[in-house]
Amino acid sequence: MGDGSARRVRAFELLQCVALLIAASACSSGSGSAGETSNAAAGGSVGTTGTSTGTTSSTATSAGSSATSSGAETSTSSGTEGSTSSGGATTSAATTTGSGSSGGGSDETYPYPANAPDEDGSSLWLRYSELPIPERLAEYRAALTHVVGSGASPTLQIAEAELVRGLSGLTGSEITESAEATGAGAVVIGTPESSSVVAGMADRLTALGSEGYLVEALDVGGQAAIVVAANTDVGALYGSFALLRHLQSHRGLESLSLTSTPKIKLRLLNHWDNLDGSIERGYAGRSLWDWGALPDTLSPRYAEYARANASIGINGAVLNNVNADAEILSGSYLAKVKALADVFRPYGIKVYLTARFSAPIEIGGQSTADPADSAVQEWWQQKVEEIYGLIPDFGGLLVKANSEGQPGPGDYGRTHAEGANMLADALGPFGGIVMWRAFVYSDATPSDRIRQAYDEFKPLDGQFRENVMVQAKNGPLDFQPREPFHPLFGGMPETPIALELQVTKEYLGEDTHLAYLGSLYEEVLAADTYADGEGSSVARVVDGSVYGHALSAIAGVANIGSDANWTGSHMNQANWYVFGRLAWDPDASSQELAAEWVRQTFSNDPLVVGPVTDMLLMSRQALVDYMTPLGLVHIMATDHHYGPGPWVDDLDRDDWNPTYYHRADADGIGFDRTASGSNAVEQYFAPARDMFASRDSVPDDFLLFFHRVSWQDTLASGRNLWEELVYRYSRGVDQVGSMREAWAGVEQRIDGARFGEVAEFLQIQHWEARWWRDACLQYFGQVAGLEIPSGYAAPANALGFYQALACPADATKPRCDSIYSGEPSPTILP
Ligand code: GCW
Repeated sequence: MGDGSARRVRAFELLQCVALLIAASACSSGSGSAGETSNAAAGGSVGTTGTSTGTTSSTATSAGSSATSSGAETSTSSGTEGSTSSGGATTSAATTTGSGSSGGGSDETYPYPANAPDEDGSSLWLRYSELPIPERLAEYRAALTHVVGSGASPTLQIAEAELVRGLSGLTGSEITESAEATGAGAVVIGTPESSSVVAGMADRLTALGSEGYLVEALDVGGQAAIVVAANTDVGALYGSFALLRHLQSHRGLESLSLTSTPKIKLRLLNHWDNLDGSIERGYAGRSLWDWGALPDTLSPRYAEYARANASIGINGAVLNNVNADAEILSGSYLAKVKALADVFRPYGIKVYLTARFSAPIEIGGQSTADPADSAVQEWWQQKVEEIYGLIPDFGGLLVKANSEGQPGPGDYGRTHAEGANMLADALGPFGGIVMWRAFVYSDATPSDRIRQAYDEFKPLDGQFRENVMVQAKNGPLDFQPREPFHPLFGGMPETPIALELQVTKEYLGEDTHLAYLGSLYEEVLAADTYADGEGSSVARVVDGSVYGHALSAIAGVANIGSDANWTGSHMNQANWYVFGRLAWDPDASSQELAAEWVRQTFSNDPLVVGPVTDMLLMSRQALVDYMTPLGLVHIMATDHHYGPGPWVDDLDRDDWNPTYYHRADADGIGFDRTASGSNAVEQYFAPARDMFASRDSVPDDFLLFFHRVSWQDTLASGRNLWEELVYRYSRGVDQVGSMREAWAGVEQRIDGARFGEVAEFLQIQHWEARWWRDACLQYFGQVAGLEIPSGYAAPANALGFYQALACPADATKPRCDSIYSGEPSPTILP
C-alpha cells in the first residue's frame, strides 16, 4: 500500500504490530531431517562448511554435513560428486581445490567456468546446466538416455517434457522420447494406468497416496533404467522434479531410491495482488496476472509460474489480495480466473479466490451482507455454483473479515463462525473450503494487541463447519523478523488451523536485504506448543496429527511479481523455494534446503555451496540483530515498514505506534506480558507459558516481547541490557559485512550479472543495517540517558538526522540514498 506521509490515512495498515510468542526451540539451527534424505553412503552430503563468515547466534551457521533422517522424502543413492580433473566439456579454464563437505567431499577439484554466461534469474532453480565434472557426466550420459512415457494426459506430457528438457541440459546430449524402453538408460515415467512397468510396482505405490512418488533405479527388460512412479499423474510430475533435483545436485545414481509423500495437503501461495496490477507488500514488480489481457491472451509466464510451483510441490494459489475487491467475483473476472485455472490445472495447481464479505451488496444488488439473511445465503450459493460451472476443481475462498477496515459478519452482530459457515455451506457440495483468517483486531485500542486473535477465536472453537480452516499468521503480531508462535496453534482443538507465512519480506528488508526465511519457518514449525503434551510442535498441529484433523494447509504470502528474476532479488528466490519445500515436508531441514537451493541456483562448486549456504543461514539472525534484537517488534517506520522508526508515537491509535510496543523510558524497555502485565502468556500451554513468563527461562530472543527489563539488568552474556542491545545491533551490521566478504569469494565461480546484482544489494543492506543500528541506538540511548560503551563505533549521525529522513520515494523498490555512504563496518572493533 501507499507510503504514509499521512499517518492518518493508513491507520489500519500500521496496526499490525506486536506480539511474540516464543518457541521453545526457537532459533534452532538447521540440523535434523532434510526434505530429501539419503541413506546411502554418500549421496553428496549437503551440510555446509563453516566458512569465515563467522557466527553470532544460534541461527547462524553450523558446520558439518548432515545427510540423513526420516523426512517425508527418503532417498538412497550412492556415489559422491565426481571429483577429478579439470577438463569439463563446457567449462574449466581453471581449477581449484576446495575443502568442505558442501560439494560432496573434501579436497575436491571443481572446475570453474571460464566465462559463465550472464543470467537474469528467470530460470530460478530450474537451470539444468551441463555437469562440469567428467566422471559424473559420463555416469549420467550412460544412465539417462531416453524418456519412456505414454503422454496419456496433459500432466504426464508436461512431466515427460520436463525430463527431456532437464536431462538434455544436464547431460548435454540429445534425449529422445519413446513409448517403450529401447536399451539401457531409459527413464520410465507413469502411473499403473499409463505404464505397464509401473503397473508391475502397484503394490509398492499404495502408501504414496495421491501426490507421492517413487523414483527408483530398476531393471527393465534386462536393462538398467530409472522409473518415476506414482498413483497419479501429478505424483509422477512431482517425481520427475525430485529426480531432476537429485541430478542438479550431482548425486550418484547407483541404487537410486527417492520416495516421498507430502505431509500437508494444501500448500498454497497467497497473492496479495490487486486488480489494478499493483501488489500489496510486493517488491518484485507488478502482478503477474494481466487482467486486462485475460482471458484471451495468456502470458507464457503463467505456465512458467505453474511449473516453478509444481517443482517445489505447491498445489494451490489464491490469486487476489485479502484486502479484496468484490469485482473478482463478477462474471467477467471469473472468465479470466477460469483461463488461469486452465493453465495451472495440469501442473496440479488449484485456483482459490479471496471473497469480499460485502460482495452481495457491491456486485449482487443486495441490501445487506448479513450471513443470517436468506437472500444473502442464496446469492453466495448461486455465485459458488457459477464458479464451479467454470472451474470444476476450484479450491475455495479465503476471507479477511472485520480486520483493518474489511467488512465482515461482525458488521451485523454475527460471529466469525457464522460468516465462515455461510460460505462453507455454499462451497461444501462442490468440495470447496473456506480459509478464514485470524488476523483480526478490534476497533478499540486494546490492552494488548497481540491477545486479540486468540481472545476472539478461541471461544468459537467447535462452531465451524468441517470445510472451514482458520488461517493464522505464524506469530500473534504480524510477520515480524522474530516473534513467538501464535497461541492459536494448539489453542483450537476442534478446528483445523492453517499456517500463514509471509514470503514477501515486508518487515525483513523488502527487496534488497538477504534474509533467508527457511530459518524463520523452521523455528516456527519446530516450536513446541505442548498442546497435547511434549512434541505437539506447530508442525504437528498444522499437519493435523495432534488433534486428528483431515484438512491441513500452509499458505505463504507470495513474493512473486513481473520482475525478470520473479522475486525482486536473486536471493529472494530461496524464500519461494524453501517455502514450497517446507510446506511439503515441515520437518525438513532449512539448512539442507538452503544448500539444495544454492546447488541448483548457482553452482555445485563446494566453494560456492559452502559460503553461500552459510550466508543464507546467518542472514535472518543478522537482520533480527540490526533491526529488532532481544524480542523487540514493530519499530519500523510508518506505513511502508522500511527503515527504523522507534520514536514514532503520534499515530491515531496507541497500538499503531512503535512506542506502544517497546515502551522504552528512562528506567527500562519491553512489554510486560506476564501476569503483572497483559498476561498474554496465559494463552500458551504450560510449560511454554512458564518458560515465557519467567525472567529466568525466557530466551533472550524473546525477552522484551514478554518482559519489561531495566537497562541495568544483567543478561546471560554478563552484559547489562543496554550493553547487550548495543552489542547485538553492532553484531548484526558486522555480520552483513561478513556476508559481503563471503560473496566476494564466489566472484569467479558464477556469472557476472548475478554476482554483481547480489553484491550491489548486499552493499545496500550493509548501509541500511548501519542506518538501523545507528538510528535505534541513538534513540534508545537518549531515552535511557546512556552512552554507547567504548570500543563501539559511534553512530554516524545525530538522532535528528534519522528522524528527518524522508524515504523511500518508491515503496515498491524502497531505497534511502542519503544514507548510502561511508564504511558501515566494523561497528565492533576487532
Ligand atoms: O502485515 C499487514 C500488512 C497489510 C496486510 C495485513 C494482513 C493485506 O501490513 O498490508 O494487508 O497485514 O495480513 O491482512
